[in-house]
Amino acid sequence: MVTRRELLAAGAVAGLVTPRARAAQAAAHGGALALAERPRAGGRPPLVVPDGAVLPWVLKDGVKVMHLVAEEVQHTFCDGLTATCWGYNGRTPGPVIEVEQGDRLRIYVTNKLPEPTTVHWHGLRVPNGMDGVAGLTQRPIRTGETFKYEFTVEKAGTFMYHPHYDEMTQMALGMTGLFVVHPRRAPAEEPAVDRDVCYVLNEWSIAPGASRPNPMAMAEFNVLTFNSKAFPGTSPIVVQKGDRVRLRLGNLSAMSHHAMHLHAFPMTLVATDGGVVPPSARHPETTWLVPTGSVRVIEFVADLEGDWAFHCHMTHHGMNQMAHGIPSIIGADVTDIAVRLRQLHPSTMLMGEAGMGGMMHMYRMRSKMPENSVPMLGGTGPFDDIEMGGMFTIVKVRAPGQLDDVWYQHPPGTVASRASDDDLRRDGIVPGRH
Ligand SMILES: [Cu+2]
Repeated sequence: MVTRRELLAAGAVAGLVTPRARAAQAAAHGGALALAERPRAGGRPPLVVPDGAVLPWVLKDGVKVMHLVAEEVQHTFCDGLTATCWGYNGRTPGPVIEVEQGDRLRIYVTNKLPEPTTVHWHGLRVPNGMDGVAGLTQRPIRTGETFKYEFTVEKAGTFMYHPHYDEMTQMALGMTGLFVVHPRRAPAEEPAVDRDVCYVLNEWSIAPGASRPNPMAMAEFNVLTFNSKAFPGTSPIVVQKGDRVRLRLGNLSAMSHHAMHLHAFPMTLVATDGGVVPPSARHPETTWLVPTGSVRVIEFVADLEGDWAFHCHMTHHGMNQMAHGIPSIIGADVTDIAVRLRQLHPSTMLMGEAGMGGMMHMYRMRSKMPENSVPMLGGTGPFDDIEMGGMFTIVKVRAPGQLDDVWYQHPPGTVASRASDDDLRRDGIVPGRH
């Protein structure tokens, strides 16, 4: 039987992607590609919420009426890891609330959790009694009750929503969401964007084999997510070459800030949940820190084709369920101890003496791993395994008409490859002596 890996390798060598390989690659990405629509004539582009949704509303006498249901959800972080989480309207993060500046809103919140909750509108300016802080500005919404929040949205910007009752537990279990308020009139000095992408960043502690995240964790977070998905479960962003792309990044992690790094394209911070960054204060960076409890709105121009990584640069946030408690044996000669251990326990594997690379393969055999766990799991790329997990996704920049290419087709001579002896001699490096 041909493995998926062999199939992909064959496709890469032949320079073509069979429909089957395409399906396998899409599966490796956790499902459908998040292909953004381009702006409609005269309008702004629709929000792109990879692996997420936008909250619907109905207009009642000039008021936008919405309904959030706080409830338990079965959530799949990536193939192989599903947990019982808490969220809104059947998902974590909750659907993005998308409204216009000046809108009057009435948001019903039904509590189907086993404990009380509230909703706080993070960054929004609302009447004090609508601020959602249990005990301080309202009484908690008890199990089975529906509360209503009603306010007029004054400011445009990117904000968030989350509970303000048992905050530690409820956000750690997935109760987060973005709140996007479009300006009534786009500021003339701002360039229009072609793609508008929304992410909630979060971190979770899920022991291998456990069925629920552990909300008590303070340090050992082992599942790091974009919109509650861990790579390879994150859907990539697909954009057209030349697009100006806006990323709205809201961080509701319990303890961590995330250093969000994009390959190839300098990114400019244009706004936070506090307001717009004045143009005179803007500068390019390759990595922007998104502190917990804050939003960073970042823009870049995707002017170079390829499959570009976008990830948290804290290296422990770009992996899945690593066992952090083990001692390092990198560089140690463990031959003798491995032989002796195998006499005691035949299936003993001592891993990592030459680094952690390649461990995915061993873990993939899963012979000793608990069900429902993804230790060290990464993705499958066109060349080999992608040895990252967690807060990692791919920005696919494509020429017009090639937006459905699953993997970038590199022009000949533009992929790093093994140097020949002739290459080395030509450039003064003696083969075998370097
Ligand atoms: Cu991080």
